[in-house]
Amino acid sequence: MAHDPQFRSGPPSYAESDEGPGARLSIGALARATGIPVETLRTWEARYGFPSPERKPSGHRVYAPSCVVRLRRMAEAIARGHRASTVVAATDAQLAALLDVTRVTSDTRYDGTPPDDDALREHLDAIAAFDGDKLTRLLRDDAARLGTMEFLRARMSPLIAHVGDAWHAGTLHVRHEHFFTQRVEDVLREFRASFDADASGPLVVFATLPGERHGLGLQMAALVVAMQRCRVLYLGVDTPATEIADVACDLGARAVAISISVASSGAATHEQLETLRARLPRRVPLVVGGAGAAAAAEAVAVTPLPDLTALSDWAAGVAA
Ligand code: B12
Repeated sequence: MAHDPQFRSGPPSYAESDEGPGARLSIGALARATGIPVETLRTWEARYGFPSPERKPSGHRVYAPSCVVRLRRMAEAIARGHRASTVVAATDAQLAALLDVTRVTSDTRYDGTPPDDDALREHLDAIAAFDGDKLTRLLRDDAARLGTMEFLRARMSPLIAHVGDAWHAGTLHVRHEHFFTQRVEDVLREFRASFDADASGPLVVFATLPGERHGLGLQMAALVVAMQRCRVLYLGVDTPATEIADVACDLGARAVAISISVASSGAATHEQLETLRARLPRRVPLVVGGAGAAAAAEAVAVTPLPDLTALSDWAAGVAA
């Protein structure tokens, strides 16, 4: 399988199915084994009839372990740009051919060029109309079609930038931006919840420092780390350094992850970072990222990670 950080390798563990060897996988176990969020599995089932679950007497979905290999290959093909409808209908041989002829990209950075403006226009129209259900549906569809990492790179980042621009230009107002960020946070939380349920790896604490109210980057970072099976303790924005350090020590956290936007890359942030570093045991790395991280990290001697791909690789390393 090509390298894409959202797809973990290794067979599904029967310890995660609820009935022992030979048993079926729960939807959570299937999500963990394939790297595909629970919501996406449900969307594919509703739309394309695959993966098709059996039902327990309780009504819960259960899946044959044989679904895993095909789902991983489907997700990989989608992440490489093939349409979900094509991929789901493909035979195993056709799927193999699709995977053979495409090139892999593992770069999740947004380069400033939205992939297709028409699609973004639909999202922006839903935001302008305060149509939250539609916006959520569009975002879920994007994630199902693109795979989670590509969704963050090619959909979320450009969309957030467009909303910021429209807000600046006065075509959208503060109320639109607030409505939009709340919806996006809901969707990112929903995706993360499907991984949280099965996470068994080391604990990583997520927060922004006092004065930092930009939280979408933090949500994305937490999702990426949860996808690598780390457990996430999400403290959210505007959290005092001493509080972050205390909970990290109390719970034996493996690392603390901080998001720093350009808006908060000044001296007050450097001071808080220093306090946090000094209060954490040396063995607990302070992982910082976001557009303001480089300046802050230079001042405080912590190593910033450049993007979500690097974060995903880091998390895979600590979870191994
Ligand atoms: C939404 C938004 C807000 C919302 C935030 C709501 C929320 N729940 O997050 C609100 C309304 C609160 C807000 C407030 C303000 N904002 Co504002 N805001 C934005 C906006 C539109 C989007 C920010 C965002 O979420 N970006 C998307 C994230 C995902 O990008 P990112 O942080 O760079 O993260 C990426 C990577 O860096 C990385 N990453 C992020 N975190 C981490 C962590 C780790 C560990 C790793 C590895 C990676 C990583 O992953 C992300 C995906 O690639 C931007 C415009 C824009 N184009 O960004 C302005 C912007 C950031 N805001 C700005 C300003 C000025 C403000 C205010 C000062 C406005 C005011 N006068 O009140 C306040 C400051 C609030 C504060 N004290 O923090 C400016 C900053 C300019 C500057 N150079 O300082 C911007 C750029 C707008 C502009 N063009 O002027 N804002």
